[in-house]
Amino acid sequence: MSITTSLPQLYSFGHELEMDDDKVGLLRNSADAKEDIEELHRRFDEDGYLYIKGGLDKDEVMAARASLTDGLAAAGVLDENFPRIDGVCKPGSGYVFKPELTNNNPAIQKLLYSGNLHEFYRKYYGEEVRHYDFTWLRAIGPGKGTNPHCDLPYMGRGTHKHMTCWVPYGDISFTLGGLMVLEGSHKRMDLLENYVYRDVDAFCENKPKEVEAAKTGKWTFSGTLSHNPPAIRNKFGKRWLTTEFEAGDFITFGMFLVHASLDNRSENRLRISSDCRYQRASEPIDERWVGINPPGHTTAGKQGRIC
Ligand SMILES: O=C(O)CCC(=O)C(=O)O
Repeated sequence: MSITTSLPQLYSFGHELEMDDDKVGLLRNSADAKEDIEELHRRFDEDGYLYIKGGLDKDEVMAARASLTDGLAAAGVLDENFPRIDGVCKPGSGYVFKPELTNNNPAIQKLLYSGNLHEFYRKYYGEEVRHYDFTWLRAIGPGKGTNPHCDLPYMGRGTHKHMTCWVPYGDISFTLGGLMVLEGSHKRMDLLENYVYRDVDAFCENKPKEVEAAKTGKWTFSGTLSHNPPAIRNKFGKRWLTTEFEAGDFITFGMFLVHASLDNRSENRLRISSDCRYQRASEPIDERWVGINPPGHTTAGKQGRIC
């Protein structure tokens, strides 16, 4: 039996994914090679990602989830008729982006920036590592997930060899909708090079329209590669790869890999995940994501250039 006949119909950004074997598949689990750094490098070069099933301590992940669902309850996002830990949201809560829930949050800081994960990157890079101070926290209610993009346009002012680490806080079924990556896309510079080196916060000082957009926040380039996951897959020609994630899993990938997420087709549950970034300590870092209150994509992060 083919892999995909056993998968349910998957959806992303409001589109049905094409479910043929050559259009969708499962992520390769690299937990077997976790201690074999040479093999991890080989797989990362080949696949553009490493999916480490059970790479984190499940109890720590669930403790972190509890801290997040408490924070989401305090922010009024949860339906308090249910236990907070279940992450049942109020109707229409949509795509909640709350990075502030990760600041001064010992459970999150410990999970993401010490212990197993820090050690994983230290061994992988073979030298001291550092991470961005900013942590992206997403709690996605029923509806659309994230559209296809690469990460570099959002964080390309330092090294380009840093890695994203995506962590699910709890099990994420196909219905709840986890991350998906576009197979082999990191090698398709022929299709990416006019997109991937653009900076979402850069504008041309010598173009009045762009200066105006910078002032008013009406940004022209959002960093999105496509709003149509099946169409972009068709262009790149390979498969969307995903899985049903469990608490304790993580997936790490580079700046050039096209990724997106499945839609949340549950009735009322939040899909909760974070994404953070690690890099070699010796390499330059993108200052938008450093400090107690990083500028990020605010006006302070905008950069005028002559172009
Ligand atoms: O969690 C998601 O839906 C998207 C995550 C993402 O784009 C990232 O980790 O870079």
